[in-house]
Amino acid sequence: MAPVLPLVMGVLNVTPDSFSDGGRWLDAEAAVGHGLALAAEGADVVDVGGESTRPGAEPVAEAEERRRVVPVVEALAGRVRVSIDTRTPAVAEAAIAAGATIVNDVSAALFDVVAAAGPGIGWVAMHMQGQPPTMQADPRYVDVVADVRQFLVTRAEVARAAGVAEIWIDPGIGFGKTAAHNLMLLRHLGALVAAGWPVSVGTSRKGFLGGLTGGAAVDDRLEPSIATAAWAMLRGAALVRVHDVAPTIAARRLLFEDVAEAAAA
Ligand code: HH2
Repeated sequence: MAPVLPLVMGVLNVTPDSFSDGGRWLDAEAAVGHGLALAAEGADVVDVGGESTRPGAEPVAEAEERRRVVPVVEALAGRVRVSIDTRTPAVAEAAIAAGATIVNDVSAALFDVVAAAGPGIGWVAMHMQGQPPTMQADPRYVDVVADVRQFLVTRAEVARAAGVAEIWIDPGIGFGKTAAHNLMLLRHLGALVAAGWPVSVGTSRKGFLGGLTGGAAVDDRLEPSIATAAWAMLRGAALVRVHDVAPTIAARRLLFEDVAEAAAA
């Protein structure tokens, strides 16, 4: 029987200020081209975002966020599954109308928008402590794994009761978390998976990976990004959100097809 593979979600930031690819895909035509390239590399989902939520980022006006993402979603939908990375209800609605079928929600608050959109629209509920402008100032938890798990399970249950059928829970690596918190969440990812909801994980190019690799710059974090995506997939993540789709797909093939088949032979 073919293995059920974790999904690979490719990041497409249509923003001037995202921490990794800010400014590169601000032009709609360039953004669509990059989205299609991610799909050609094997992305199962392309995640279109019009607002950076990196530490220190300021919110974007709703009309501007919509202007950035809607044409891109429209052009990609039908060619690849599209998610909209937003915490703004009107942007989620506009993106769904343009063809997005997943709302990737770093606020974990938009389940009612998703439920109202009807069947066929999925929801990623991500944990964030605080808000981007100040979330990295002094994050604290009693027990980061238990706190994040409790929050996400409660949100997923509320969303399911509201009628959302397809739900992922995401620990929000780097969102109001120290490097130690991030590592603890990765180490105990199994505890989140054991909660019974599909788990999504995004470590790609994030700051704590720079810290772990002697200060590697953001464009120089490929290896730790792939290593942590592989870790997450092997620990049971159902979805990984990455900038570097082709090497993540290669890692997935190695882990879930080549090695698994060799082991079964
Ligand atoms: N991380 C970022 C944005 N959206 N969504 C989920 N579900 N999980 C994540 O870990 C996650 C996310 C931050 O990364 P990026 O989009 O590359 O940067 P920016 O927020 O600066 O646009």
